[in-house]
Amino acid sequence: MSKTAFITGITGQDGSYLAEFLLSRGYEVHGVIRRTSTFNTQRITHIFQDPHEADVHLKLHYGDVTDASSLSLLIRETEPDEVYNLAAQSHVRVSFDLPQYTAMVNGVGTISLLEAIRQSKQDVRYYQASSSEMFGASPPPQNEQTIFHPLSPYAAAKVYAHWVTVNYREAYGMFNCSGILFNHESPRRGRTFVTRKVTHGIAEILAKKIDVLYFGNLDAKRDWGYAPEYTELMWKMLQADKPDDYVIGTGESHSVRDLIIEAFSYAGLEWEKYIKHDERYMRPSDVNYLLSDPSKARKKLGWNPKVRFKELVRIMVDYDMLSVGLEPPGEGIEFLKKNGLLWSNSEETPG
Ligand code: NAP
Ligand code: G4F
Repeated sequence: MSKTAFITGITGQDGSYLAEFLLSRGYEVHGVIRRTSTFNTQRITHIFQDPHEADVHLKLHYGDVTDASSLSLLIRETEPDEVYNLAAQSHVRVSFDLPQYTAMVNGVGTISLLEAIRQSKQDVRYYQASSSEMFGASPPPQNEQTIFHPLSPYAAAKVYAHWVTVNYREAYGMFNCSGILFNHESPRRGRTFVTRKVTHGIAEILAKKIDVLYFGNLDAKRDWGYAPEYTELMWKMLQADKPDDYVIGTGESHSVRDLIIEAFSYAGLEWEKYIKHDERYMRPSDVNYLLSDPSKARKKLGWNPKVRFKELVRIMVDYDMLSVGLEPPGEGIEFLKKNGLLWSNSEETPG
């Protein structure tokens, strides 16, 4: 019997990779999509199946995590074995502009989904998309024991979601796992996150569409990994004997400035000529230094990231150059091929 998975946030970076992965393992996948006035399904176009055809394994449903009734109905109707809660207002800077909305989606949305599962009385394994942003001001390296000290409305809402996930496990015996994931990126990363802003910006500079890029804090350090490797671990967490929480990262950290230097030099550009500061990209408070200690995941899930910072930058620059019709240096794509990681051919239509 094939298993059934239910994914909120299926149209996002992680949701699209996770759906692809689960379909490749024979799952029936149900995804929640929001009603929007323009199409928001670019990242899953390549796996879309016409619902009128026979043997459809990917099924999309309108819903919203702020509408608890839609969640209850969908959980009852789809009867999932596994639920992945990836839906979020996921932009930290924007959470300062939309603090209450962010709390509703990221915080209340989580407890609404947990309640829908609990009340359905179905046997469900649940994954919560927690974030390294929850560590905030706590010094590195950060692991499962590190104290949370959130520095944004986004992170505070994620801390709430993390603790209700743990609470429902302890109170009701639910199989709930919280994955505390450090930053993970890909050619499908939203263009307003810093990695993609850099790599897509480089492609546009090379294509002579723009001649300057504006950034905020260049000193912040992040532990950046490759999204498809992280989404596979979400699944692994739910296959374990017992539910647990895990920190996932590469154990390597670089500043935003390092990222810019690496990406521009790979593309053969002098970064100083193109980078300018804009206060609007500064945050009222920012997380200075994230560096994971993923020892637990290494030991219990066999976690060993193949894609590290330099390769990640090359992969993203390559695909962004392709997306504007330019021939890339190709080292990133070559790395994916050599390591058997090129299992999706959809990166040239990124979100
Ligand atoms: P993303 O690309 O921004 O995707 C977010 C997804 O959530 C999109 O599908 C979005 O739908 C959906 N969504 C937003 N509000 C919703 C609502 N009210 N109801 C239903 N769906 C809603 O984010 P991501 O990078 O894939 O991240 C996935 C999850 O992991 C998020 O919870 C994020 O906070 C968390 N996380 C991400 C990272 C990272 O580095 N990427 C690290 C740690 C944790 P639309 O397409 O319609 O906007
Ligand atoms: O790429 P970012 O926006 O990612 P951030 O804030 O670390 O959040 C991402 O990772 C979290 C995991 O730790 C997720 F939970 C969250 O959902 C999201 O996926 O910013 C990274 C750093 C920040 O310090 C920011 O201040 O880059 C700095 N930065 C400098 N200039 C900029 C810019 N960030 C953005 N987005 N845009 C800029 O122009």
